[in-house]
Amino acid sequence: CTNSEPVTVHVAFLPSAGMGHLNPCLRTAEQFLRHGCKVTLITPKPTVSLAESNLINRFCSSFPSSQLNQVDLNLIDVDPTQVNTNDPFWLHFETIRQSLQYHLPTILSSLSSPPLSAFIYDVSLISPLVPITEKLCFPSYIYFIAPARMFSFFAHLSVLSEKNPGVKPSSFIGGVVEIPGIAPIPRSSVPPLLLEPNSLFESIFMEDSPKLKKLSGIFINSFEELEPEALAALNNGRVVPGLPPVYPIGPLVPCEFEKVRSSPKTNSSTILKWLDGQPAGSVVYVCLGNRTQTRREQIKDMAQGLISCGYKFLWVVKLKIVDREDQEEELDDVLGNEVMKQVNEKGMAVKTWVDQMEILGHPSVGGFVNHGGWNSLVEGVWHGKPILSWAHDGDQKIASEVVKMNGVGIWPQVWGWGARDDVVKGEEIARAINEMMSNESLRNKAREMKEAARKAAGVGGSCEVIIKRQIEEWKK
Ligand code: BUP
Repeated sequence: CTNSEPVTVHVAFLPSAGMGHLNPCLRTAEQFLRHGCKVTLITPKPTVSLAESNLINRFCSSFPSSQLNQVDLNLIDVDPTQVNTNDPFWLHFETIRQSLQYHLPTILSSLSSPPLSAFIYDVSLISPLVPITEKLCFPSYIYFIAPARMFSFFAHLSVLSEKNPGVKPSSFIGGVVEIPGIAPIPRSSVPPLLLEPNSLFESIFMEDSPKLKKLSGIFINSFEELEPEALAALNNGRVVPGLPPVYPIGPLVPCEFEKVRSSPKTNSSTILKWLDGQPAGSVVYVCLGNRTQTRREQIKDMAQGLISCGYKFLWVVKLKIVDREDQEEELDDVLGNEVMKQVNEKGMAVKTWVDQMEILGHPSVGGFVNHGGWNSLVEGVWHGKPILSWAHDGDQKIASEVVKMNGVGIWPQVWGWGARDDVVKGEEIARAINEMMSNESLRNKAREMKEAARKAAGVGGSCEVIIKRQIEEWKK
């Protein structure tokens, strides 16, 4: 459909907590808006982080109300002591899951002009939503926030657990997970919380994996050249026979609505001005994502590694998991004045939200140190920057494997889990940064993958083809 035709396709989106979940949701929604669909964004309120509420506001003010409709989803009170997690984002996942049955059926039934064509929601909401969407009888899809390799693992869990009834993943997952058509996944790469009996993560994964067959499809931020093996194995039924189609609509590219104009302490233009003054390819950009705090015991070595690596750096530091709480303390308080002075001499450290896409696209940035967050890795690939993937938790080792297998980045496996294992010494960090910045083959591979990414997201590329085909399907 084009803008001149009457809008007939109406798609509702429901994200879950955290920028890693919100960003791909809004970027996917933007694809459908761009192709003339009407979108309803259902937003669980309040959000955990300021970054999320800011992004929702920017998104909603970027489209006319004739195209974009926003509805709040009120949340019930969930007793935190009844939920097995200390993580505010995980608590919010569970709060959203538990709230859905009260408010969502009414919201979805009220979306009638035009009638809803499809509902696309976050991967963490499958079990509570399947009975609701089945009753309302419209196609429902999830958007998956991690690589296709991780999705293969998530989907195949149902097969493994069927073979081991009543057994916990910590027991039925052996030294390696063998999935047909996929390079084996070592136990050491499995998200640690899945191996923790009765964790919230374990229960959501185990409950949701068998229900994937009830969906109409899965949208995923990946593309053929990046994950040929996993996408083929998923779509030819090898991972799980009878799985609905997996649509690789990646790379989900930067959108206009995401642009950060300024923030109270450091603004985008200060950073860009600083980057403008550096030679091409000379700066290391370091950002460990929006919900990964750098541990107190790690932060000094991190600073030492950057100071001694021999490159200029732009370091986005997070001292707390939730950004709303990250304002009480300054980096100087943690590092001390002497180290802080050296940080400021050799680079730039900021504690505010940055426009990551803009930074990664800057010519002076020559490499990207990241925590293995999938959105960030795809953004690094989009801009053709060599990556040093330092997996901290969750699916981040599996994501780091994808980067390593493609030759676009390095992943120092011996570092273990950044959020859980021993501190990585400053010298090791400096050595790995040097490897990333000086490795010609990484740079070439990153350049090639950037071209493939641009092709996939360009006019007539795989992303557009899939979105247009889907819209035609829903029009029938
Ligand atoms: Br911090 C930060 N600016 O300052 P991931 C992050 N981002 O644009 P997650 C900014 O947040 P997990 C900042 O571009 C990416 O799209 C970044 O998502 C953006 O990691 C997103 O990379 C972060 O998937 O961790 O959500 O922090 O792996 O746990 O999902």
